[in-house]
Amino acid sequence: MVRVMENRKMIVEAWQGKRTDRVPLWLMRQAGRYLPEYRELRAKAGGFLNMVYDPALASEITLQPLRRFDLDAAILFSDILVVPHALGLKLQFLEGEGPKLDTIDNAAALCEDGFIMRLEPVMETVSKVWADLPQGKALIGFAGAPWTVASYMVHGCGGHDFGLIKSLAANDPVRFQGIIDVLVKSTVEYLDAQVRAGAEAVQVFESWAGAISGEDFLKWVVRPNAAIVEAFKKLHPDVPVICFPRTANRDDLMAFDVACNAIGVGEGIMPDWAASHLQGRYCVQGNLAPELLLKGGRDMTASALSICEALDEGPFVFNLGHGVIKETNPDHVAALVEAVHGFKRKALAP
Ligand code: 1CP
Repeated sequence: MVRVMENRKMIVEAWQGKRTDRVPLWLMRQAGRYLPEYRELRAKAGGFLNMVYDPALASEITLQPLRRFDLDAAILFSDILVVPHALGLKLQFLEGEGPKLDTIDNAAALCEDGFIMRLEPVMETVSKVWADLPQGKALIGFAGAPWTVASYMVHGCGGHDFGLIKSLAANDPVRFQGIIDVLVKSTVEYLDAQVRAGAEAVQVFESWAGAISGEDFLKWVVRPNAAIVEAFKKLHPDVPVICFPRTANRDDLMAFDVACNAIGVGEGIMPDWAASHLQGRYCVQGNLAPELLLKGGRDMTASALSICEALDEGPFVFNLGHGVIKETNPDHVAALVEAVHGFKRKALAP
């Protein structure tokens, strides 16, 4: 298929470092359980993975939030755990319990042969969404970052305390590095395939960056993220990469020296601090607390507008500090989109 590039999508320009005329936005977990139309499809599909690997269902779910709200981008409906799944680990999502994954403690247990072929349905979803994307909207592809994905591979489930992964990293760093290396390589291959199928930007989710700090943060968060971005940029120099190293530790964030275009920040970071310390280097993406979206009303809009004020002077994409909480009322999302799009950016002296 020949892709007719519609350049100048506002959100893409913002990730690339432009201060756009208005503030573009999307929301982490904008597709999912808070939407009744998602719950309806999930009940019919009989399981989360059945939806993820069904391009017709997954593309429909990706587009559901854009049918309701004037968001500036769609994010592929999938999960970070499809990578270990395609590396041969058994994966299940049990109703109400979250993910369950085979556990490993070394890279020999992973099967790299045929990795990308097993993810072909995901690429088919990306192409389908790309074909149906409303005018002016962008499509975000994504993957988990190695430390975060490895935490599920070592512990086998969510909601863990990082005890096992920290002791593996500390007691057998060579073995642990072997797992990280396979994840770096597979993640680059996976993101490359998503871009070739139609993704116009990619986000690398390091949701559990905050579990480690200092030297460990450098070794297991900064280096693998930097390696992924460096290899990806050789393949796609013009496709924006958003990194999301979710931590409230400012020193660690300052040490996050990665050649990505944009950086997502969690709600633990003050927006003015992000403006003065990060926005010179990156487009900043964030960072309304999901709890405020759950609450809605004037507290939500006032906080959203104060984030817009704080980050107004540089490249900025509005988002949450983490994903939409499943009990959120969709009307609150509509009100948030309206508030952010209504924000008037101030004229800066030339
Ligand atoms: O319907 C259901 O019960 C499944 C709930 C669900 C959904 C909707 C899961 C299980 N994953 C997803 C989709 C998903 N996951 C997306 C889709 C696009 C969108 O944002 O709309 C994305 C980007 C993810 C990424 C993801 N999965 C992350 C990184 C982002 C984050 O939230 O920190 C993580 C950590 C996961 C693991 C995961 N998948 C699902 C759950 C419940 C979890 C968390 C488990 C835990 O508590 O550790």
